[in-house]
Amino acid sequence: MSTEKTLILVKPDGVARGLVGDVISRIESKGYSIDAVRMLKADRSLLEKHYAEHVGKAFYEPLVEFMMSGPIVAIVASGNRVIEGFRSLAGVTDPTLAAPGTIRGDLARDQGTKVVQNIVHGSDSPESAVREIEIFFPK
Ligand code: DAT
Ligand code: MG
Repeated sequence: MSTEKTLILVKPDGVARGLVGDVISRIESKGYSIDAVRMLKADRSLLEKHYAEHVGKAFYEPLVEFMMSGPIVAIVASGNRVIEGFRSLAGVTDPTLAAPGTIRGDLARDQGTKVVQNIVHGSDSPESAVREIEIFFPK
């Protein structure tokens, strides 16, 4: 059995607010391993690949613009069921509704922007994880 991996991003709002350490700490405290970390300023072509599933949605262009607005931190974390485990740590997409105790619930709120700013991204399936890890950590 190979250990499951997921791709986590600390988005520009999280980096700007100095929350990289807090996010990594929560991943480690839950018991997952940090396998790789990379800070980068994402360009449009990388984000178009990463967010391909959202092309055509009203928030797509604001999402790409937001993700290009400052540095981000890409993380590969691993552990049994880490994909669903990190999604649980992150909380639901809307930070107003994300439960207290989660990253989004504790650290984010609705800023009234066209795209929801919610600190982190986490892969949502094994297929997405493989695809997204290859985008941010090409071999
Ligand atoms: P998640 O990041 O929880 O997997 P998603 O993949 O559906 O959510 O959307 C990607 C990001 O786009 C999300 O983190 C915040 C933003 N977003 C999603 N739905 C939105 C909406 N209805 N209005 C504004 N921004 C939205
Ligand atoms: Mg998603």
